[in-house]
Amino acid sequence: MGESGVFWLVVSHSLSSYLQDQASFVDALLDRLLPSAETRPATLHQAMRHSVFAGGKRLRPILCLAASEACGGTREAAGFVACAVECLHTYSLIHDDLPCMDDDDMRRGVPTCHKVYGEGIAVLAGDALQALAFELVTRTQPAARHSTGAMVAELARAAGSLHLVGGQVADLEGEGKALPLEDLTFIHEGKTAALLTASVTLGAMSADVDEEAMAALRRFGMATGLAFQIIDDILDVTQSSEKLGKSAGKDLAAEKSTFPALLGLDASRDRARELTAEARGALEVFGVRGERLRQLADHLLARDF
Ligand code: GRG
Repeated sequence: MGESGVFWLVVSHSLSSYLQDQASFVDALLDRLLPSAETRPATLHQAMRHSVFAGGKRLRPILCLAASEACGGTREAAGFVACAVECLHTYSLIHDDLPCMDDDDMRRGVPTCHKVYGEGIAVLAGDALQALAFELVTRTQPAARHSTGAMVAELARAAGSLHLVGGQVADLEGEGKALPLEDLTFIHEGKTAALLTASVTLGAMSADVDEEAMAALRRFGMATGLAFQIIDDILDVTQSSEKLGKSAGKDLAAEKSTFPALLGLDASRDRARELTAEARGALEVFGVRGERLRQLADHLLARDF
């Protein structure tokens, strides 16, 4: 399909129906890929399914599919990596909610995994989802430029001690302290932006992305991810628990440093806008093919406006 054909396809398929359609595709695939609730040990599989199907927004898999699209790929080829990032994300939420971490009772509008299944099963459900995420990457068809090993390494880097887990440690150790902006940025780049970035790069790798576009997607992912977390911090103080589907005001209660606490609400919003502009700028290399990713960056920013 030519450039203008792609553009018309994007604008004629409204963002809300695109989000719904991609989320349904991901949900159906996840349902197929997760062991059934009756599979032994049933409690473990029920716990995994409880958290995965509790109603997340599926932003990471949707970004993954949109990045694959921007590189000329199909959602069928990107489906397993899209499900992999959602499984990894859900594991991180289950563990983040544990009493030894953020100690939360509600997530995605339902009781947290450990509240329903107990702490032991919740830890293990998170572990199993993390393992499943890597298995799904290995089941993705490698592309000419990207081996299975390279795709596994991409997810492992985002999930490990330098990013997701490292960011969580810095977050835990920062409780009760007034952190400088640099430390807060380190936490959010690790906890949030790295997996968001891996979501777009893995989708693109499944579509055989070249080096230039891959570098552009890394810039896009980090800027969008940080903007997303700033908005998340803002929503934590401006929205109700009911609207968020998780306990609001948690950051303040845990004496966590946040962007609104450090910069104020207006400057935090300005920073999120700047980062979104930066993310859009990174997409130049894609021309009209990057239109869906541009829309998604704007959509994430608009959650608060
Ligand atoms: C290894 C014990 C152990 C714990 C690791 C890494 C980790 C636990 C936790 C960090 C994960 C975390 C909670 C990051 C914050 C990212 C964030 C903004 C999550 C909410 O994302 P949404 O809004 O959620 O996309 P939904 O529910 O829609 O998917």
